[in-house]
Amino acid sequence: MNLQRTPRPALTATGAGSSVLCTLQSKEQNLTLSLNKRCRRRLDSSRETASPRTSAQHLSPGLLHLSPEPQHLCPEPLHLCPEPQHLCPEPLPRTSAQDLCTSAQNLSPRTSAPQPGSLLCLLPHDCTMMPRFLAVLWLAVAVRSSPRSVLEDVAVERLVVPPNCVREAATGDHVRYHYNATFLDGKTFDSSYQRGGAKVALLGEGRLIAGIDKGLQGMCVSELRKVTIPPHLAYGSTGAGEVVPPDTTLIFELLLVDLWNNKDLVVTRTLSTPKDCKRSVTRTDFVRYHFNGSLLDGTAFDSSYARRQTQDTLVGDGWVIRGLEEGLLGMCVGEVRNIIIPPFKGYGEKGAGSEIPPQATLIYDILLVDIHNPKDNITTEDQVVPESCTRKSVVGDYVRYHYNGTFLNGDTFDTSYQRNSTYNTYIGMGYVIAGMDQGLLGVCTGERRRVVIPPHLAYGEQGAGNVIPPSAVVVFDIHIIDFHNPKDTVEIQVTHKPQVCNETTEVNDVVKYHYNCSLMDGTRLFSSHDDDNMQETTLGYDMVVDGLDLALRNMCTGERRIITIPPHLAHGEKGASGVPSSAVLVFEVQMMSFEKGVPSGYMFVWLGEAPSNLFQTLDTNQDKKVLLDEFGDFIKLQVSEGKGRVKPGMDMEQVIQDMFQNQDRDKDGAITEDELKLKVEEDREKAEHDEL
Ligand SMILES: [Ca+2]
Ligand SMILES: [Ca+2]
Repeated sequence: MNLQRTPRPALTATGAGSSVLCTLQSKEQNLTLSLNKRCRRRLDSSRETASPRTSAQHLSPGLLHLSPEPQHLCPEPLHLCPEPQHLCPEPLPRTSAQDLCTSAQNLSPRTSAPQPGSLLCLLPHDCTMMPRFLAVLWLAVAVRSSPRSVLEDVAVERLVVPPNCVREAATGDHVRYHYNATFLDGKTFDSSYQRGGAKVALLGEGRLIAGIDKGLQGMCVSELRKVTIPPHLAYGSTGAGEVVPPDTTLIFELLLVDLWNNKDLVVTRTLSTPKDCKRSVTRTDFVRYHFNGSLLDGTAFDSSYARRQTQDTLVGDGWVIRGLEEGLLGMCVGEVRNIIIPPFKGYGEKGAGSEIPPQATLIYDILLVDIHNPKDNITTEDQVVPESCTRKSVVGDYVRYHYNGTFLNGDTFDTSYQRNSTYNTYIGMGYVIAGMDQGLLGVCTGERRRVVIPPHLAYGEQGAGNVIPPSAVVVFDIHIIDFHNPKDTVEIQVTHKPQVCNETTEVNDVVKYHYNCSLMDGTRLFSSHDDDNMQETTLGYDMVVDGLDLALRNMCTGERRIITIPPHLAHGEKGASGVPSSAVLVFEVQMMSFEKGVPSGYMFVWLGEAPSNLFQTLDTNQDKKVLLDEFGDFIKLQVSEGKGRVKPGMDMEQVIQDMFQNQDRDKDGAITEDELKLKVEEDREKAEHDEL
């Protein structure tokens, strides 16, 4: 049989350290292979068992068997050799076997991948100088000659297949799997469960025994397989130390728990998106989020929900694993995202704690709760400014406003509406959080605005009690009810001035007016129109709030005014029945009529000069006594002739009687000249005192 079609140079592999030379001779030339002692031993053993055969057959199967097949010979202590001393007493130096195969392949024009069912690391035919049919023939012989039928390939039985298999293990993938290894008699000789951790391996790269590598191909995460491996795809005729005897068929029960590839990216999938997304996560943002974390096989490893506290982190600064930072980028508040992170962007070879094993793919379901940047200032949104806004708030103003306090996700944490009273504060003076101090500046009465405040201008990293979590962005939807400044006076706007106005109101006058009283936001409080009773008051008598008393002066009959009164000139911080604390009041007033008054303490005043001899004028019958009738007639005459005025708003007879009683000191029913003098002097003194 001519094994060599064309003459070729000798192939010599050198530099294999402790290897010895196995020399194979063909008709035409020598092929020198460099194999180690183990190679030699296996060659010998195959020679002993494989007879009777032709010399070529004799040599070839041995060569095939010994083909530098790294999986076969377990060149690297991977799958079954985490403790290589145990199973591979003499590990084959990788170079000798692989270099040989590689060199051989380099020489060969055939570089196609091994066919299914064939021996995995086929030596190219040029290397073995054996046609393919010969190999098949030998296999047939080997099978026939075996006392028990030996599988040509691994036999795979899929015991449990998950319903959803999105990905199957393939060459180049990394896998993490559990295994239980038994002999045909069921005796376990190795188990990842006993070793206390799943095994990590790279598929199709010759680092596993061939049968395991084949058995793992096409597996889904959570799939359970029973893989029966014939000896030539396991430890061959050599076996593995004292553990696996030569020519042993092995059964591996494999459970795939993780699967990834070095080319994998962080995969994100948005499960739910908020209606509007004003902002999304960028690097240097600080975010708060809830998450459920699980491994690829569904095992949960952590949850912020269980802790009832968001996870808070700065993005892009290495606070969290790289994959999570990548996955968070671009998220909106309220968005729910599924993020799959390969181990090299997760916790890598070390894993984390007892929950995350080494080389674990991580799955996060994330709900973004909050986002801000440490460089953020407050932002103002959704402003609604009243058409008429003559004044905007400044530092030192006192503002009353309603608010709805929410987080970015819309959850309300506080509201003034529920308390049914405004929040009142001076602004720009540090009485409220910095962001609100700022957000309340420049507002108009009646304005609505939304103020978004980052935590460093709100409640900071500490939060506030059980209400505001640490590092929370807070959102206030505010409605300005009113504001004023303690220096404010009454503001009067004349809306109607009669053409004829001979006389105006002043202190001591009794005025009659109609009014509507309301708050700045238009809430009607009181009105004289309600029962159609004009309001009557004496100006300067502290009968109405100070601001109104001031604003009702200098009015003509028929005049109309809009009067704005700051609280310190109205009902102050205490408010009044129906009037909120510190409320600015607005009065719409119409002056209906008024009577001129007399100074406080007087019942009657002369409008011109008093008569030079008052007593004689009063004592009309000249009997040196002034009786009540004489006195009354006199006063009425003075009033009717416009020479004097009695205190308005009282019954005339009553006023006269009071005046008479005041003058009749001895209460004998008559005023004498002395009694009158005394009274006039007293009045003069009083007038002088008042002027002072
Ligand atoms: Ca008289
Ligand atoms: Ca008297």
